[in-house]
Amino acid sequence: MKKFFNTKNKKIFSRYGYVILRNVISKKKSKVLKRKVLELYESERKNGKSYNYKFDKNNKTKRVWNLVNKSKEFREIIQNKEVNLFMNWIFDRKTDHQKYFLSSFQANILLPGCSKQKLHIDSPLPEPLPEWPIKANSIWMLDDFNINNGATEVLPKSHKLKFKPKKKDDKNKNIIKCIGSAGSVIITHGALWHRSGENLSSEKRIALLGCFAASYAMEIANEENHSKIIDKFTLKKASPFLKKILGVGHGLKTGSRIVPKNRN
Ligand SMILES: O=C(O)CCC(=O)C(=O)O
Ligand SMILES: [Fe+2]
Repeated sequence: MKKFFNTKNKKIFSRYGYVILRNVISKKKSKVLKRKVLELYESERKNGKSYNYKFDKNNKTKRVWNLVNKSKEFREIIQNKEVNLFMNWIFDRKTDHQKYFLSSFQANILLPGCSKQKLHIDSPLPEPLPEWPIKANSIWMLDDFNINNGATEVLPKSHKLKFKPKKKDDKNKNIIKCIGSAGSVIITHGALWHRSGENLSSEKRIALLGCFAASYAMEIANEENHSKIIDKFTLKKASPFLKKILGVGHGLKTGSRIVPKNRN
């Protein structure tokens, strides 16, 4: 397997606030995942349960949440070794605990005609932003991202700015598109200014957003509350590593659940 977690990519990430890992999974695999996303989207839509991203006034941004619970293919790729090596490095600190948790794992579906997102950061924190990353994302291209179909747009080096973009920054001339082929993954620093682009094509643009957070920032690491939304079926199937990044058993000490007979 190709090694993406290397000095060159770490340097790019530190300097620019993001790095594109080219062809982490095969085209074939990304097709399988895309088919799965579309199946889930259609069935949630038919049942009137489709998630509409409320900030898009045109209602053309759709999400499918809690992918961990919805298919083994998603459980498999969120444990991708290279991506997780990156996360372990991004959230590195001296601790015996798991350094990061999965915060949410969703599909982002941009329908044709979808307008661009507001420029934003992914770390819901007060300003000034801290020196260290509290959140980081993996954006998995399940379609080729091209200049036309809503490729993620970023402002390189903005992760160092310590504040969030304002309305006027939407027009910043240095914003660039992350172009790449299906199967590539963009790793973004949680303080990087970015947005999904405008989809001017006639096809959907599909990405998976695997969002991670420092384990000490529990609210942020709980964008999806895994202790509530992962069911017994998935827990039975989950590997020890998947349980670790979901925070299963976190905070449970020997004896925590023991209740004395004479409790009052
Ligand atoms: O799908 C994308 O290109 C990025 C989406 C994003 O940044 C977000 O939803 O926070
Ligand atoms: Fe974002």
